Amino acid sequence: MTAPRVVVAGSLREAGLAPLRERYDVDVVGDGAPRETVLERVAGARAIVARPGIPVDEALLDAAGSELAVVSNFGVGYDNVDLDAARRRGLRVTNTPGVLSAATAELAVTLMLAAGRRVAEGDAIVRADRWPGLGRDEFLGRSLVGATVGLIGFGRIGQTVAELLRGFDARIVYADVAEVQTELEAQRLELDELLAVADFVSVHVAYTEEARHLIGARTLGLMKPGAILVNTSRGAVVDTDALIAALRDGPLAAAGLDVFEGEPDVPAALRELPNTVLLPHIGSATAATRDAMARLAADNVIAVLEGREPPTPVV
Ligand code: 8YV
Repeated sequence: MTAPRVVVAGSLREAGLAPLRERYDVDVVGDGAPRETVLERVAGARAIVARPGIPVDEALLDAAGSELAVVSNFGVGYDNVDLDAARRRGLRVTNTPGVLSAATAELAVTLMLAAGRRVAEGDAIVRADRWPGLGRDEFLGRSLVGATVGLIGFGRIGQTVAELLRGFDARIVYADVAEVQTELEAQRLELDELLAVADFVSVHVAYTEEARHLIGARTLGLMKPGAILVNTSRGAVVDTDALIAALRDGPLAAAGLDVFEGEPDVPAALRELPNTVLLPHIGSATAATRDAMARLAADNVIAVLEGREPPTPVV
């Protein structure tokens, strides 16, 4: 009997590849492969390991064919996967929640600090040898210590941000569809109320059609003058044009962004603004976190192919 075919549509770290290779015929397509190559290579797969940047749509599921049992997404977000198409075919879809909460929350706090204290701007001036020297009240920033931090989305990652901020004596307010039972001191507010009181606003919602441009001209207009926006979830939660206007003309003082609409392309208008800290989608990018994600992605494949319930199912 030939081993089941498992196709890794991008790449996967050894922590995930090793357990898959022990059991299956594993084909790693590699990062950045053209869509046609991915479509060709998924043919006959029992399992596909995908990443948030790889659209898992009708065409890809059709190309895989009737042997396919599971799409294991390497990431907590799964907005790249057409869940209805998967349901229609009776497929399982899994993700990698939990293991990346600390790393992603830590990056959100990093962006709050970096945007608040103008770290990228200061670094650029020193590097360019354009530092005029001490004695001026330049580079005055905003402190996270004692600030009001508004978390939009108070799931695993949002709650971890609140935990990390304990030492900062910050007041935590959050907006979510329901009250969250937690030991953390955090007050639930309506989104509009949150935006009106928060010095820092950090986005931690899963991306859905309803979340598209949740932060746009109207909601940005409700924010406090001098507020700072941080986004480590998905770029399209924020309307980029409206954000650029709010960074140029107020009310925002700065923004820290790890994700972008249409990434990896980032509009020049955003790149040219000095009051932004821009990162290449590295929320989960620590070796230990990526190993844990890879292992969990593999465990999900193995469970489904062995006829067991996967550890972290979406569908
Ligand atoms: C990516 C992410 O999975 O978890 C998510 O939803 O977007 C990230 O962790 C990671 O960048 C690998 O592509």
